Amino acid sequence: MTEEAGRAPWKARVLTLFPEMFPGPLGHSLAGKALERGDWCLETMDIRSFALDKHRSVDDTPFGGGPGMVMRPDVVDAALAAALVPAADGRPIGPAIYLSPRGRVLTQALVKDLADGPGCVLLCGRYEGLDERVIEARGLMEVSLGDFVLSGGELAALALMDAVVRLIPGVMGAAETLAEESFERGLLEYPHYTRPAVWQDRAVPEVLLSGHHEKINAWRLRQAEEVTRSRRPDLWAAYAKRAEPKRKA
Ligand code: 9D3
Repeated sequence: MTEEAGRAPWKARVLTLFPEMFPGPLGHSLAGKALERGDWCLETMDIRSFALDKHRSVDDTPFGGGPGMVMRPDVVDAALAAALVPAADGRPIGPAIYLSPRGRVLTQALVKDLADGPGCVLLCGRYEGLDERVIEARGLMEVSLGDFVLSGGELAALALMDAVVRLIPGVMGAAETLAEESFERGLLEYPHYTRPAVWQDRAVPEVLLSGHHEKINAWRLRQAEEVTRSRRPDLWAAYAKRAEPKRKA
């Protein structure tokens, strides 16, 4: 019962200058248990072990000047070549992803696509980033977590893997999976409440105590719509478009 018969577990190969950052938080809770069970597989490769000189250098100063250092294309390409060697059984490895602040922003749609595949190679940048020529030569897919500045790609790789692993069959409970699917309508979640029914003079909305499930569902949908409309106009526009596709025709 360690994995689906005949199918190898989802595998991430992480290329990093800080292999000791893995599995990090993924060693705990859901993802950690799944890792122990063999539901997925995590391999780290130290980019520095592919350095070509006796000083084991992995970076150099930018052509054209400017601050910081750039990751050397020759060293990173050697690491990618090693990470992309096909397995003896001919099983594909999956896409090579470069975690980069210039990438397309990670979405649940991409997370799902990755979870449906055999795995991926995750290249974590440090310094100012990677020499552009390796990105081109290897056709790397660049993925960002969003418009804020991290110190490197490692935390982004951990976030991506966390998102993927919880979609692997058997990792998350069936109830959670179902609840999630019902919320893939592009809305933010309705507010949640638990006991005590009154806390610091704040009462739980009465409808939730009514036991009237139809009313509760309607209330939750209205709340979800309101919170989405006020906080995320971008999601709201897309949702409104889908809910009411053609008023003219
Ligand atoms: C001088 C300009 N640099 C600092 C503002 C650009 C820069 C280089 C390298 C900014 C961040 C980083 C390191 N970040 C990542 O490797 C990274 C990242 C991120 O910073 N934000 C969101 N997603 C990601 S994925 C990888």
